[in-house]
Amino acid sequence: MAFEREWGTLAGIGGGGAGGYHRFAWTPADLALRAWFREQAARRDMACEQDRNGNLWAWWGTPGPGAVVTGSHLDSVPGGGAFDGPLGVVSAFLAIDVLRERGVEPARPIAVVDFADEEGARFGVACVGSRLLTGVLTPDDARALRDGDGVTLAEAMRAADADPDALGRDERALERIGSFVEMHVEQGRALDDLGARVGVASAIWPHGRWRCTFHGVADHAGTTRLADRHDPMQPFASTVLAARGMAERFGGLATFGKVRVEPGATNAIPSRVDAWLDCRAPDETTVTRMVKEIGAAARRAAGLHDVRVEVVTESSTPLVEFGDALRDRISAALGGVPALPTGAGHDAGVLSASVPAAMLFVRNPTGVSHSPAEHAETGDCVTGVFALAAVLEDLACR
Ligand code: HGY
Ligand code: MN
Ligand code: MN
Repeated sequence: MAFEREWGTLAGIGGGGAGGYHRFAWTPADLALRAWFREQAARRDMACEQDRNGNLWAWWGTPGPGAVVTGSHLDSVPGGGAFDGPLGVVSAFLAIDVLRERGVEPARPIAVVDFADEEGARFGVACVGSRLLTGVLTPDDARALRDGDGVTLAEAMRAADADPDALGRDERALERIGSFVEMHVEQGRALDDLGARVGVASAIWPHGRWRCTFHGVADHAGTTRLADRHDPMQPFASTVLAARGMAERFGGLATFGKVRVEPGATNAIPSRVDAWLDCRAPDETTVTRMVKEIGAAARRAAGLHDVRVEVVTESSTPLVEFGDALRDRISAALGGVPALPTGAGHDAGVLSASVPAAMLFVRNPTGVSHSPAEHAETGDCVTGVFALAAVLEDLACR
């Protein structure tokens, strides 16, 4: 198995090392990853196409209905690990190699997909490619998304020679998908605790992103009396602590991982703080209650400092329960593997509302993800490739 060699061909693109990967949608790193994908497809004589929403597809067999689709994404969070996304794409190509070496002749087409902008690191909304494909995100909303420099998604696509006017639900692409199986590094330690190399996903927690904007008044840090300040950093800080408290109280998760301060001077009281809340829980009611309580805490804290606050939903993803039929079939093809829920979002979750979808997880001994410490042992990755090959063979040949 040439896992390490194939894996190595991606390593130098878009960062790596202690600083992690910075592979954001429609940037030069993303374009290099897309070129890598096309090269992998060409090496295997697989026809490659970019769909209306910027997702890349490589085909073994004639594209058409009933296809068994596998793959994941190649983009990363800022400072991301190597495995989240790329493991599913590399494993997909290698699983096809395994089947071909065995002389397997699929009765249905098999496709490898690289979904565009899964992490939403640049434009704020995750799973843009699969949300557009399935119609969960409207083309107008997508085109208007802006990055931190004010560049719209439409402008970024045009600069990368992609056509934003073509965005939208893609019946033709959806109709071809018979089933979708995404392989992914586990983003926790459950498989390690169970002593299992591979598992299947049972569910994805509902989750979403909310932008909290605190509007204050800029002033001099050295001359403005405390009583005269309208400092938006104060209610923001209280809201961070309140979010942690709500997560503990409701048994969910609440994180402020991104904050932008204007004007951003050490010696000036800020005029504005934008902060992004990521909130997740086992059920949708709990997510809604947590966000409501965190918003109320933000407003209370803002009132104490005569600061104005707005809370805007940027994305919201419902609970995903992967269908039993496909999950049980996959588990049976692998001789029975553990089924795990996850708090992480995935394109497979978005697709599951439209087509049969499932996920395979590969053990991550660090349990860490969205960090350079994310890891999977080569032996487990190889096991994952053979597992994926067995699943593809089962789905495409029987
Ligand atoms: O944010 C998520 O859950 C995913 O990793 N995109
Ligand atoms: Mn991720
Ligand atoms: Mn991922």
